Amino acid sequence: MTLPAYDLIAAVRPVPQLMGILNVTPDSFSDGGQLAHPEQVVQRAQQHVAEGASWLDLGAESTRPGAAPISVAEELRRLLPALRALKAARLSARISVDTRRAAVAAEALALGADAINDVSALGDSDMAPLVAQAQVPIIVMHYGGPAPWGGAQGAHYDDVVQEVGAFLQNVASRALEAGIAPPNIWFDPGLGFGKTPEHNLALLQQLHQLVALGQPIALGPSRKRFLQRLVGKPSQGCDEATAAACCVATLQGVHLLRVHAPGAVKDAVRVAAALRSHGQR
Ligand code: HH2
Repeated sequence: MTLPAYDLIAAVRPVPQLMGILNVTPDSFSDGGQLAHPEQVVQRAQQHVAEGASWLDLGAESTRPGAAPISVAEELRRLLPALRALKAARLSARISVDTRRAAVAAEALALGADAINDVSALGDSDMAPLVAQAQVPIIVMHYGGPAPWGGAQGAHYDDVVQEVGAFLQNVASRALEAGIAPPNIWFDPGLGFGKTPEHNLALLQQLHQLVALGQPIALGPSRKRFLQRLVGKPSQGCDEATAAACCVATLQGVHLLRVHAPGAVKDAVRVAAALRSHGQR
């Protein structure tokens, strides 16, 4: 059956939101050192918005395997000028701050951050009450072990999808107990964190099982090493591979895609969203 044009437009509607990455770090794996000044952050943010991002994710600490942890003071020193500049630029996108520390999140929320992206999934016991009080969304991510950014070394799961789901549900219970509203708890399986390439592919292929848990799902496949290995290219050459991963996730109902180059995935994601809606008619 051919869809009339207006139907096709309606079918395209449940498109996942795109979150443009802004790393104010010297050492991030793909874009480290590119945004040393607040003006550069705003420029990249404007580009993200022009390319279709409705969220921006500002992070000041790299989580790549082997990255050196930084102090709260250093994280704030990098983060706050960039956040102030973004707020002053009054862009249409909402701003999430990528931090695992409640002390940093508190300062960011006071400056008007709209959400927290916590790759440690409430590892800081002050995070949940803070976010509950601020009544903002929090992304809680599965990071795969006690040594947070240790890559895939020693990663073992009997059933990675089931175990990641159970972990996230457990975190959600703690978030609910602290008073975070259910729609504000966003799950992320943490592609590339404590997982082998096979684990990442299993999570991507079976994402619908996490969607079925009922919380909004965020995903960060962008330029990750399992994609680099698959296509044999360095991170900067992996936007097409990222778009493919985003489509697979969109077909299964992902809600938010965290990417380095929204423009490189936007159209592909719209097509996948239209196909998904079409299948549900
Ligand atoms: N991945 C990275 C950082 N933050 N947050 C969520 N929710 N999901 C992810 O998959 C995720 C994340 C790593 O990517 P990047 O920010 O580009 O690199 P780095 O940590 O080196 O700054």
